[in-house]
Amino acid sequence: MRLTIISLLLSSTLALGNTLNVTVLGAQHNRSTLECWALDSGFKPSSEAGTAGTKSLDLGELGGDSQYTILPAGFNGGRHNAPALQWVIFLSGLAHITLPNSTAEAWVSGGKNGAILALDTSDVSALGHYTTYPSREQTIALEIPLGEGGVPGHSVLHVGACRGEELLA
Ligand SMILES: *[C@@H]1O[C@H](CO)[C@@H](O)[C@H](O)[C@H]1NC(C)=O
Ligand SMILES: *[C@@H]1O[C@H](CO)[C@@H](O)[C@H](O)[C@H]1NC(C)=O
Ligand SMILES: CC(=O)N[C@H]1CO[C@H](CO)[C@@H](O)[C@@H]1O
Repeated sequence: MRLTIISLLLSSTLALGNTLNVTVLGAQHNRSTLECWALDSGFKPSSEAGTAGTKSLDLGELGGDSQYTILPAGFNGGRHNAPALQWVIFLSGLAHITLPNSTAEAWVSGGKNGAILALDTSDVSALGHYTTYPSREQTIALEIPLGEGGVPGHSVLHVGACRGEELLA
């Protein structure tokens, strides 16, 4: 009995430890929100040529018009909504996301922890969010709309951006 509980605990911890946590710009009650999600689709050994045996996480079929955007150092994106349900993957620089009438914020550095989900489209969030790019280098962002599969399966870890040990070391 005790063993079963321990192994259940272990496997759920391992499952969480073995997935990607991402900061999500979502919406609730017509307002944008920030949450940290753990994706259901965990890392598995890849069977694809070229990456066989390495850790890989399936993002499903993505779709739509994608953008590779170069934001100059210090750029102010103003207040806006996500144009579509999409991954935004920051490759360099720094994005600072804040919400109107709220103290919630997210700092997202370009690089291995640069992927976020932006889901606060204008039909679900009246005011959207603010983004500025307050680093001394340009911020490069890749925007890739979600495909027909929609929002990936997930569990909500907590309100607010992912932080510290929730991110890749
Ligand atoms: C995601 O967060 C969970 C819960 O805090 C943690 O156990 C796990 O190690 C994190 N995943 C990564 C890749 O850091
Ligand atoms: C969200 O708020 C806007 C502006 O106040 C309003 O026009 C819209 O109908 C609201 N949408 C929902 C789903 O409540
Ligand atoms: C109640 C309140 O503070 N409303 C403000 C929310 O944010 C928008 C956009 O910044 C303002 O126009 C509102 O006055």
